[in-house]
Amino acid sequence: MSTYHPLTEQEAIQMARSLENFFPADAELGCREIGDGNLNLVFHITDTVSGKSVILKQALPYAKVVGESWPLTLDRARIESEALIIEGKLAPGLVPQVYSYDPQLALTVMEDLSNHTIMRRGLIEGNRYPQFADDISTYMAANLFFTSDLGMNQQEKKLQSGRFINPELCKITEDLIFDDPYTISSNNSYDAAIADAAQALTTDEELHLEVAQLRHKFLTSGQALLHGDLHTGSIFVKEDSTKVIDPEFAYYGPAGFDIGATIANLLLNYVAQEHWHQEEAARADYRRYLLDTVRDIWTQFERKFLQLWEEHGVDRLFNTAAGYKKWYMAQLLQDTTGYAGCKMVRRIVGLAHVADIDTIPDAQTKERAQRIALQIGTELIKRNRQTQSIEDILDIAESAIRI
Ligand code: SR1
Ligand code: MG
Repeated sequence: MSTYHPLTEQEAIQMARSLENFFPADAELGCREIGDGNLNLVFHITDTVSGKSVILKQALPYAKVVGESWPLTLDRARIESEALIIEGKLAPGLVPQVYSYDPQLALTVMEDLSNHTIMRRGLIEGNRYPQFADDISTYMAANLFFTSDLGMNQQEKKLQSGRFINPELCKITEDLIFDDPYTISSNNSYDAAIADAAQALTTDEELHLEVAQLRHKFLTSGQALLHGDLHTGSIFVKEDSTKVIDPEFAYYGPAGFDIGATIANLLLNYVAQEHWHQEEAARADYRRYLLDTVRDIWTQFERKFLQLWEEHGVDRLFNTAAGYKKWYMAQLLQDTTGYAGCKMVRRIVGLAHVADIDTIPDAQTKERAQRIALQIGTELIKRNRQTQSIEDILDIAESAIRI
């Protein structure tokens, strides 16, 4: 079974059965392919006798969301499994445990998290996750600090960057996030009702100047090892637990890209509340919860990151130069703002959308949500270099729903 081919459910069961010391000899294994993302096969294997379970995730040699016409490197499975192992060491308990990785089959065997919910689904259902801001800020602070030149041996960091050169997956981001939405592209996809707003993105010179700068930073800044696709579909949650999955887009890039991605996806749910909470007071209350979560993520991230810097900073000048930490955090917040904006815009007019908005059944409500998302996204992009505080991001979001 070692030559690459997409596994059948029967083969996945066979592989699971051969895992050392995992399932008991009398295990009765069942398998379901549950991959609902854009790229991979995900087999959920359960022993009906012991109740034990495991996930086998296999990369396909093409982008599933488009089909075989879009070939895609299998090396992303190695990148994902190596990133998960690093993240698990830096932020224990906040990613699934990796049991094994098979390079031939581009297959990772990992902890089953099906007692958690995909956060996007949980938010659509109106649930709240009191532990989330604390966990995700810990995950981002630890990973973005300890893989950067602030917190990691700087020679080892260069070698590590080499293991995370991820050109094909970066190219997807460069096209889908930092190019297509701002031009006429066959990758773009949007409802006819917002064609005017999509068209406006292609001619807005002020916007293009900011996107060009954010794109340049994405292409050239190797600040830290990023997750690279940290949206709410890449996060499993329970009331008291958070697990970040799917770092196949991992590479050394600008740290604000990950923070911005998380915030953008909370804001996409925020705009989608046009539908998901119909009653005004309940809608306002849930929106308040989402904005409080955005604020908590940034403020807790900032505090934890600075504390790690204080305790573990490896660079003499970065540690001691008066005003440097303040300058660094200000830049990071500005990048976060700009990338959050880019992430919102791409989910409305680009190739891959989000269920929070796409599954809104009423056309007018959906259109209003999409227009608000574009309003917030473009404002965040245009004002990214003026952002002084997380309150600036929240103000942009609040103003947009009043229109
Ligand atoms: C062709 S892949 C489309 C999107 O799915 C992933 O989750 C990334 O966000 C990517 O941009
Ligand atoms: Mg993914």
